[in-house]
Amino acid sequence: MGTALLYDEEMTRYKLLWLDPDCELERPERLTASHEALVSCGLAARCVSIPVRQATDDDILLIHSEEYLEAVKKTPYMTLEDLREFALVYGCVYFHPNSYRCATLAAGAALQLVDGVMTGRVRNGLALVRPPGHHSMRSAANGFCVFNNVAIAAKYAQQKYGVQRVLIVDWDIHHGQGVQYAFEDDPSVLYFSWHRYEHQKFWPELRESDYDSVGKDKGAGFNINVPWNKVGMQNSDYLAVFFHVLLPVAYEFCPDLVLVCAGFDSAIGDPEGEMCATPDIFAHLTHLLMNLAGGKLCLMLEGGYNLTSLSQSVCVTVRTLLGDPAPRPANLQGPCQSALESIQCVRAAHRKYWSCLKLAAGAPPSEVSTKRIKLEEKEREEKLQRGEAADSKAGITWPQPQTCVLPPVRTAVVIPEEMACPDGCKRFNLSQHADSLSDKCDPPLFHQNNHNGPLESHVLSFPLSLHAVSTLSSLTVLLGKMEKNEICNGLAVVGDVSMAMAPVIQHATSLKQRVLVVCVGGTEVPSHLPEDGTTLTVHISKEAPEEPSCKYYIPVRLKNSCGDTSGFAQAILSVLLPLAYEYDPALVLLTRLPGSGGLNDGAWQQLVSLLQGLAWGHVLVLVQECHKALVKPTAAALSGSPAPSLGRLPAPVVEDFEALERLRVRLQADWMLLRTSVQESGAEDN
Ligand code: Q6M
Ligand code: ZN
Repeated sequence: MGTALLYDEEMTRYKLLWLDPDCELERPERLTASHEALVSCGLAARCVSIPVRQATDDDILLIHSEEYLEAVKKTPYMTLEDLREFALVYGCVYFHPNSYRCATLAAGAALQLVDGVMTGRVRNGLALVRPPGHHSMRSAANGFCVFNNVAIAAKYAQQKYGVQRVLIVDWDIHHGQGVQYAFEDDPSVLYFSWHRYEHQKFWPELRESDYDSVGKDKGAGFNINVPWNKVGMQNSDYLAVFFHVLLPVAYEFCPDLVLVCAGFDSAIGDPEGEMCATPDIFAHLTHLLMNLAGGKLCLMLEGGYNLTSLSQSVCVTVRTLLGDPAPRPANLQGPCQSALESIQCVRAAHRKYWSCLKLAAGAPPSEVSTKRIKLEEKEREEKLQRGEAADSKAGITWPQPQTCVLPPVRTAVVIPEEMACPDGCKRFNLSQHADSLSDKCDPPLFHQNNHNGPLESHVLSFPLSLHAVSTLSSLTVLLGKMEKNEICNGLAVVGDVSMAMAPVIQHATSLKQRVLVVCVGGTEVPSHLPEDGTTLTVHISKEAPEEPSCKYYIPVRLKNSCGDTSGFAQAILSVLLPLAYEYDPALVLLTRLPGSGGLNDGAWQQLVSLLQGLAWGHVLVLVQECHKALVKPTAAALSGSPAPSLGRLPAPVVEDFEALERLRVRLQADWMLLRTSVQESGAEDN
């Protein structure tokens, strides 16, 4: 199942026809540059191209009023002066004789993408459109937006496909107030937006963009605003919001479809956003959303005004949608104080609506600081800051996003010969290729099958002698190949996981590479773990010790074993992932030990999928022979299939949940990405 790309040159055929410094950023080149970048790095060719169509009146009326639609329909016949006057009625928007047509195409592209994903023709996709949509309201154009593409798409999906819950993630740097208004009282659409706010000083300067607008009536809790009160937010700030706000709530909400208001003005270099997150970050934001709703993910372009930053971000995003591994999330320093303040406020505002947030701290004592009242005193200081930011803006540079060649083999499987191969797996016969188990094995070892294109993953079956020695040598070969990036990830069934771990860890650490070891289940502290930081071990188990024994061995004790999916999900999203991202391993070793009973396959697949955002996707999974049934689901997740949805999560078991929260607080001094509030960010506790 592929990735759709929707693009039509027609959408470049409108532009600003008069002088207006507020609107001049929104140019046709935004689209041509993005599309050309996708073509020139070969990504466009790897996508399924779905034609764009015009949205019909009925489509548009799902969100907009008849009066407004009729008014917009007249614009193609207006004189320049009339167009100007018409635009003036609204805020920060221009019209061109071709605007109406392009706006119907932009909305229509979003609907075509929804059709493609909902019918199963593609797994996910991106609609490269203009005009953008998220600011437009029922009866008003606003902020370059004419029709609300994403809001229309959400309603359309519900109506045409009976989709129940839609998650809308708005990572554009502006608040999509149009989307908020459309679904404010609707609990079937969860709208999440982060946006530059600066205590209501930044456009569109709305009181209702603050964290305390949580939705109305039945929709209370289903509108999540994360205001950025300072410019210069970085990768850590964005990830912290994903780990501690969006993802836990999104998994609890359990959407049937995820739509993204994919504005890239939240990336470094953008003149509107003035943020400092690098284009790389979109690989991770995308990856982290790819296992919700069974992978049904539709991205629609919104903003993005620095053509270089925009094009790079678009490429990184599409690459990730296609299943290529994400770049290493390097140098994460932890969220800044202002971001923490916002995170704390949002979590507090939503804790009564979401059980994943019910232990969240209250709003900070300096809570008023996010309110306008304090502004007068701060104004001078902020003006200064803004000036500085603007001065340094001109010379701002950042490294080009890294890409890594996709290995010919994505997933290699070391399984006993008598075992059935997972789907797409070609059985490999040991006796014919015994020499392949030497270090110098050549590529033919990795025969490919089912070769449907460059994206297809090739699940191979390594033979496994019942001899432990042979198993270990297979693992050594596999590791070597992963290191050389000839294989992306692997799965091995071994007689004794604890024993097999040691040489793997030794091998990897001898290369001075950081290894993240994730143990699920198991009754004892794994032996042979170095304590010098060359490995970080996170041990999730019923029997895990209560206290960490050193900075690099972190027991996560879930008394209900891993059978409480809510607790397990929380452990993964809010503890394991932040630790893993901050640690930035070169290899992930995921082991499934006996004593992990109760953990359902779907939750395990989520874990396998999410961990592939680390280490360029280099994940080696070891499962014990008694867990043979895991081979199929694990191989599927490793080869890039979306993990199944976890279903609506019930409230977590209180005891486990409280223990997780205590652990998170205790570790915050050492691991900054675990922080969620301003108070606890100090080292007082330790
Ligand atoms: C207004 C400056 C006022 C799609 C989008 C549109 C942003 C509009 C920005 C308008 N700037 N002095 O969210 O990127
Ligand atoms: Zn924007």
